[in-house]
Amino acid sequence: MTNQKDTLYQTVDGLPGSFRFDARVAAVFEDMISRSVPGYQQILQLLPTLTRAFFRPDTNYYDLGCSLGAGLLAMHTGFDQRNARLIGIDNSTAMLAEAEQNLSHLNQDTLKLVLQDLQDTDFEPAQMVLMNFTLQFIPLADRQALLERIFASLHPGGVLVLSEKLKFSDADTADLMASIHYQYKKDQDYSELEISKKRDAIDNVLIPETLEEHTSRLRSAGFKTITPWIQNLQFISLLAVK
Ligand code: GEK
Repeated sequence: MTNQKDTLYQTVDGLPGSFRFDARVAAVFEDMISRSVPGYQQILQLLPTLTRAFFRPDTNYYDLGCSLGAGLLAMHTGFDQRNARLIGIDNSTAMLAEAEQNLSHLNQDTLKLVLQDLQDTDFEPAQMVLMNFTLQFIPLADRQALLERIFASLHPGGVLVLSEKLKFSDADTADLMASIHYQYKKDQDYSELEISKKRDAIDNVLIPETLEEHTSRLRSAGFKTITPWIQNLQFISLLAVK
């Protein structure tokens, strides 16, 4: 994978306006997400194990908002040479172009990369659907219907892996998490200017919700077992089993 250092927000006039998944972001994305989301690499490291735990042959494994294909690669590792299909969906041309390169060594008969808005996706039957920090970019009003369509596509016993940045309703907890996350980004060699410019750009683009909001939406979509499996500061990954 290309892994250029993310320096997009180093200058005062760098990358103005709202955050977009364009070619400049795609070129540095792996570095950007690893240095911004504590636990991102941990999720990827554990995904092969999760895939093996839920594995069912001859069906589909989705990565929604697949970006550079890191989640698809991790699920593929979990297949252990067994037969299953990978489907990656993203509505960013730049991201998907990088994903194609990164996954070019995989068997192309069992891999499909689709340039598409998730709102327009007709889901095929699936055993695992990964949404690794993607739902937070979907308009709030559209999230319930999307999760219901995902639920309908899953086999009984299949799993949705939903990773999100959390909002906290308690102000003290929110401040605590924000201040530790700020320190995390400084420790990752982001300057105060970069941190504040990125925050301004992503505000109103990434809309986080509370754990309670996620849990109740998943429950009303039909999921029976809903549990966090990984949390680092305000970045959580949930398992929702059909
Ligand atoms: C990873 N999962 O590396 N339809 C399709 N794709 C979308 C939509 C949409 N409506 N909205 C956003 N995206 C990845 C990381 S990044 C998370 C996911 C982040 C895509 C968008 O183009 C981007 O590639 C991805 O969702 C979100 O495990 O940047 O924080």
